[in-house]
Amino acid sequence: SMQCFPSLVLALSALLGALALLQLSLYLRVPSCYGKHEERLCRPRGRLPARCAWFLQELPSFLVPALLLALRSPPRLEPLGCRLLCCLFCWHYFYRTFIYPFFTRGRPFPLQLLFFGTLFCIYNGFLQGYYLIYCAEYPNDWCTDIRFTSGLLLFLLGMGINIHSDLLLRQLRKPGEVTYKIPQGGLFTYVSGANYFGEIVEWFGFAIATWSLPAFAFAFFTLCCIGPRAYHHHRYYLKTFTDYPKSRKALVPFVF
Ligand code: NDX
Repeated sequence: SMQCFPSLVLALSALLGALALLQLSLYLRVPSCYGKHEERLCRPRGRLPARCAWFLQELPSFLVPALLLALRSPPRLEPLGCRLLCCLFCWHYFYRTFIYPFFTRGRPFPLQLLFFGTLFCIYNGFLQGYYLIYCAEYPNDWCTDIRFTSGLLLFLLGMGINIHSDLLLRQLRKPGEVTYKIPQGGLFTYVSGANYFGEIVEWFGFAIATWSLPAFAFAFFTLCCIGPRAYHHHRYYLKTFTDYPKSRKALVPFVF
């Protein structure tokens, strides 16, 4: 049966950090090639409807940790913190896999990115789940530790912002439409990448609540993945709409 190999966790987390840096160097100048940046930059050879693509891509991030949690024998009952934190991770990916794709009005997604995205979700789902279920040790009162409570609060706040902002973006289009408009309302009043801001806050909250290397590596990866994308969205809006609100920032309200 499986057990904890700390050096495996260390190696996988280090690789995740390295992928984050690779991503930063690749996508700081040129945006990753899907959604609004697709047409100007590249013409992907194959695409899949957004619904199927997001469902397939994100499914492993839900399934892998959920299966690790369910199938561990003997079941891990102590400490409570491990299961709780693993459930938080699965909860986000339940939303991203089973709810988000069914409402999206996004354009078809490039097959090549779908392939790498799926690999990434398997990798990260395994790393986070494996660490929490086989390796993590928390004192029994972790649920009242300031790191757990403040991290959980940030996680919930970020998730709320992310889900709300995804909803505002969706409402910009009627079903079947593929045009881009100026996002309005919620945190979009202050930033162009409100959904990304929420997601980044969420995963840093998760990292603080778990206080673990894999979770900090993933939060850093998220920052390097969608941080630059928020900046490219911002530039796209400024170029496309002459009446784009001048005070709006790219990612962080009032700052950047
Ligand atoms: N999926 C995370 N890397 C990614 C897919 C891409 O969940 O090769 C990481 C994720 C993957 C990436 C994933 C991993 C790394 C990859 C990358 C591609 C390259 C990269 C594989 C897995 C890579 C290396 C080198 C390391 C191998 O038509 P449309 O689609 O534009 O419509 C959009 C619509 N919309 C508008 N509608 C009307 N008017 C407007 N002005 C509009 N603006 C947007 O809203 C969409 O339907 C929808 C959202 O669009 P957008 O562009 O704001 O968000 P999007 O990027 O599609 O993300 C959707 C959600 C969002 O909440 C975000 O926070 C979350 O997913 N997300 C996304 C990416 C990664 C991630 C979270 C994370 O890292 N945690």
